[in-house]
Amino acid sequence: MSYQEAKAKYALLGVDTDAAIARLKSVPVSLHCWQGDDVRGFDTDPSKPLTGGIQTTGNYPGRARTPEELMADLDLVLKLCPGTAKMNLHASYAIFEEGEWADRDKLEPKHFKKWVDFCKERGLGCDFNPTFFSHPMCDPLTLSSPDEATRRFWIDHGKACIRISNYLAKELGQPCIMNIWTGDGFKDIPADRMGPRIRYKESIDAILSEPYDFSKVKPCVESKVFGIGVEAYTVGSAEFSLNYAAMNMDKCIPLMDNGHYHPTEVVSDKIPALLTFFPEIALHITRPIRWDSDHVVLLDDETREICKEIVRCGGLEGRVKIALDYFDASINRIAAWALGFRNVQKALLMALITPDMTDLQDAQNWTELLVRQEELKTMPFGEVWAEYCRICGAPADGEWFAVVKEYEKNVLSRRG
Ligand code: RNT
Ligand code: ZN
Repeated sequence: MSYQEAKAKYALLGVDTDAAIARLKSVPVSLHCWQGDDVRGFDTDPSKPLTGGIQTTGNYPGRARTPEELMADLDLVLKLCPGTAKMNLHASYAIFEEGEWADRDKLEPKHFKKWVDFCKERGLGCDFNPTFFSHPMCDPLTLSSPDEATRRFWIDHGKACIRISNYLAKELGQPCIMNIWTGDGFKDIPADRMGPRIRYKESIDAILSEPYDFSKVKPCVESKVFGIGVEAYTVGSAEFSLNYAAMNMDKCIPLMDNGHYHPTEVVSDKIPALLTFFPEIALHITRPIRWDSDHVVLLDDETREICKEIVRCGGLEGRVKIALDYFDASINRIAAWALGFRNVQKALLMALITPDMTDLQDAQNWTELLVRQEELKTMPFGEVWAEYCRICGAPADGEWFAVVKEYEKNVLSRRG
């Protein structure tokens, strides 16, 4: 079947596939730099383990070890993916001059100048994340620590990150989403559950007292249910983070990561719930298997449902900030990166060519709604996707993996 034939089939359902393709092309999706090097960054000893309740598993060869390697890998991923990407950096990816180093509380915009150049040359915006983990000042708590000096260090880190986010937004002419996530929590039953939360609240207040223009710098608070080693209690729980964002709507937005909820909860359903109240929300799209395992995003039912809700609720008009957050070290990292990005693009495109069936719902025509939803699954989506890739100048399914294999042979396999 040709694209023209597929287009005609969708037109019978009242769907304009050309319009969907044109719409998706300009929607920014944030590409996380941390898939390329297993979340290690450049500012601490790379032999030290990842902390904060997150973990990468696997030791597939070819991890990026330097900014140059990471940028080269990112360039390939960008080539393999249709649509509009935006960079997403962690503070730990600061790039220092020879012999220079600054601790996290002393980071400055200049330490991200090379990233700004990278983004400018490629016409990308950039999002940012303070890095409250994998660092000797994690005691192991950060913003919620009872120790004043620890808290101060991490508050100063957060403030430095606001200034860096401001620099990224200004230089690149696109808003910078700055996500606050900490792994603060306890392995076993706490004696005091409220104290850490009050301190966490006050620390975020202190970070957000750093001046910024909320139309350009968008701080988020990301919640979590538990992490490895912090199974019993998480300071930044769902209720904590959502309430923080709700009480501070004029200066921050809530961020939901779909790996951060109990396994039968779905973020797809939370999107319209939050958008009923918040003008803007942010997402980390990942694939949790039994826990927040951060597997590569698939074109699975929940990813499709998340994208359906983003589209249905007007999220593409800027209300939903879409970012990826997964890290698999057991397979080729470039393929992992590209596959997840392409799958989110596919799910968004599928959502954009799903006819609006609200009438059937409002008329309580449940049988027909179910039948039509099921029949959509065998519509010729592949032709529309191929056309989208073609228009974006990106390789089609069946073409891009050969490029990855070639890169693995010539570049990745030569890394020690
Ligand atoms: C951890 C959070 C957090 C991190 C990144 C690296 O569970 O999802 O967003 O994955 O900041
Ligand atoms: Zn996340």
